[in-house]
Amino acid sequence: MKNIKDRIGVLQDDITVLEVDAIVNAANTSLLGGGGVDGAIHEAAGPALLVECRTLGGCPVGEAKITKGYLLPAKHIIHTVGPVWRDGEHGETELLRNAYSNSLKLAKKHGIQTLAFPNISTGVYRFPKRRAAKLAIETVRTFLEKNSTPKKVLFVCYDGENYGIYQEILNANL
Ligand code: AR6
Repeated sequence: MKNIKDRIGVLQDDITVLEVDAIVNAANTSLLGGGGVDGAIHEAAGPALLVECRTLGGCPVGEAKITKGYLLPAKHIIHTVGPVWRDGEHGETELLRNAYSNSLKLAKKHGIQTLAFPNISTGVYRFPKRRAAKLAIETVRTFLEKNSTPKKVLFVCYDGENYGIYQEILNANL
């Protein structure tokens, strides 16, 4: 198996354009759409996505559910819900870790080999970016060390600040 460094990538892009087996959506518990990356994914995937999402019965914070990708180049969408940042004393760290690890488990279960994550919770949910990036990288690395699927995980940053943080941490730690 390739080493972990070769199995983790970072790029600055719009996640909806990626040709991967699955992209992850930073959704809310209703799974019925919203703003940010969630809005962009629903817009690019088309209205059939919402029809499937209505059958899922929502998703608790930290858990994940899968749908087809519809009009996206990605075959599947893994919808997860990150925590809203309050003060760090309300289980935010554990819940964000769960959002990443449950997305990875679901990807493995469905044989997804290439998986792209947005920077979950770091937009309107206000999770501190550096803290979220460290947690995301650590959770993905730990999972990949123990599992051969997915083969490759991409961290897709939209804003330059997150992109800089991810590059810095990955260059320092890997
Ligand atoms: N591709 C990749 N990343 C993106 C894109 C895109 N097209 N658009 C935004 N981002 P947010 P949250 C980045 O607010 O904080 C929604 O309304 C953005 O720069 O989308 O988890 C949901 O329905 C940021 O780094 O998600 C929920 O109600 C990251 O995606 C709520 O927002 C996450 O920002 C979830 O909040």
